[in-house]
Amino acid sequence: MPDSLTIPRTKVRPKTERPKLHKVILLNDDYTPREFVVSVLKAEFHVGEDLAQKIMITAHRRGVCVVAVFTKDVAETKATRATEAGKAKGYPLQFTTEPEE
Ligand code: TYC
Repeated sequence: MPDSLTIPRTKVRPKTERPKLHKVILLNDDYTPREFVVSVLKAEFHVGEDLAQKIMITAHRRGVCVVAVFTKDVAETKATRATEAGKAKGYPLQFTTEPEE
């Protein structure tokens, strides 16, 4: 009997690498008003009022807070846009990114 009838063919399944996700991190500062931080979080990251408040207060108390994770490009674009929103109002508000472990 030919092998093709007795041996199941091993499926070839090429590994598809998952793109590494990057964290957007909110940094505390002494000057940006709390309400402004909350408004930027809502506008740029589409979080609701309650979560925006929690993220802001965590950064305020601990110095930093992870806002969300995205692919590298999206994380960098959002961090830049959110930082620019503060700069446009004269605030030193900063968002950075870092790759997830
Ligand atoms: N620390 C700021 C203040 O007391 C508020 C603030 C919170 C600023 C979080 C930045 O990421 C931040 N007005």
